[in-house]
Parts: sequence; C-alpha cells; structure tokens
Amino acid sequence: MTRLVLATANPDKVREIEPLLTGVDVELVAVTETVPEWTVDETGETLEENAELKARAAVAATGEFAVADDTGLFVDGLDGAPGVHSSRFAGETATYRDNVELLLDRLRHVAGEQRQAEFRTAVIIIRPDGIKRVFEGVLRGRITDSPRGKGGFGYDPVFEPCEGNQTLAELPLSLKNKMSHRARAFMALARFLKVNPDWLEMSDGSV
Ligand code: ITT
Repeated sequence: MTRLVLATANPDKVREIEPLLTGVDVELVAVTETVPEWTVDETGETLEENAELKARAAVAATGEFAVADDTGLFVDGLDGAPGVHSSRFAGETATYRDNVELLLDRLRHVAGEQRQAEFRTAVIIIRPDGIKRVFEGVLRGRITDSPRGKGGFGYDPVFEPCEGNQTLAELPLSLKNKMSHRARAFMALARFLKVNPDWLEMSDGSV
C-alpha cells in the first residue's frame, strides 16, 4: 500500500476524504502527522496553482506521493468572486461568519439567476518524481437571502445546491460529504487510480 500525504494543516480533511478513496491502494495521512511544522503560502492566482503549491511543498517535505485540494465559491452576479480568495474574502483574519456577511451584503440588490453560484475544487496528486495529475469537482447552486442550518462550515449556510431546497448546512454531513465539489474531485482521482494502479508504483522517474 502506498502512503499518500494530504497537504493540509486540517486533520478533519483526512476523515472527510478517506472514504472517497475506498478501493484505492493508498493510506492517506495528513502532512502535519509527519512534519508538524509544515505550512505553505497560498499565493497562486487559481485554485489549481494553489493546490499545486501545497502538493509540491508536501512532496518536498516528505519525499512521498502527495495530494492537495483547493476550493473556491464562484458567484455569477459577482463576476466569479470570491473565487480563489474565498477564505479571506472579508480580510486576512476573517471568520466564516465575516465572509458570509460580506457575501450577503454584496448580493443584497442581486436577485434571480445572478444569485447562482458554484463551488469548485481542484485536486492535484504529485509523485516524488514531480509528475502530476489534476482533477476538478463542481457543485452548482444558489446563494440564499439569509443563512440556514448549523452543519458544515464556510459558506454552507448560504449555499443551496440545485438539487433540493436545503442549504449545505441543513443537509446531514454524511450526505454533503458524498455530493460536494470536494467529493466529486476526489472521486475523479479515485477513478483514475483504480484504472491506473501503476501510476502509484513509479516513484523515481527511472521508468
Ligand atoms: P487547507 O488547509 O486545506 O488549504 P483551506 O482553509 O484553504 O484549507 P479550502 O481551500 O478547502 O480550505 O477552502 C477555501 C475556503 O472556501 C474555505 O475557507 C471556506 O470558506 C470555503 N469552502 C471550502 N470548502 C467549502 C465547503 O465545502 N463548504 C463551504 N465553504 C467551503
């Protein structure tokens, strides 16, 4: 079984992502389990660039296979904002609540189709020899007029997926974690690794 290092400082992500990789011959471990002081500056201009920065930093720190994800919320009526800046939309030290309040404020005169939005996740897996593969997951929905629900995190209380009339924060977490943008991107990775198991065996660039 190949160890696959998840480039995140958030240990909850391992629990969320592990079930999505069922049937793939990997053991998922958070990079901070091996290198506790691991950090990286997310200075990229796209989700893919940020995911690659994180994954490459994890390969550099561990010498192992690494995977990273980066997510943003793209709102149609805001020309795709907050996008790649979703975690610091309301400032460097913004809380989830600050970000949600700013989003609702920016949309207060925006109605109908312009409130449509999507979460996008980029997932990148990188081998110790530097070769990478990229996957994407998208969840479309709309931004509600006010927050609803206590589950999830981030923008979940104001995001209602197209299928249904509950926000992601009103859905059971187990259901959100099966249908989310992040789940879709990691399931695409899982499909790739199931079809190409050899990809995990070539690690030194000599083959
Ligand atoms: P890393 O340590 O893994 O980099 P991060 O905080 O940068 O974690 P993401 O790239 O996954 O997290 O997400 C960036 C922001 O997008 C995050 O701070 C949330 O505000 C928002 N977000 C991401 N996934 C979300 C989800 O499933 N539901 C609601 N908001 C989400």
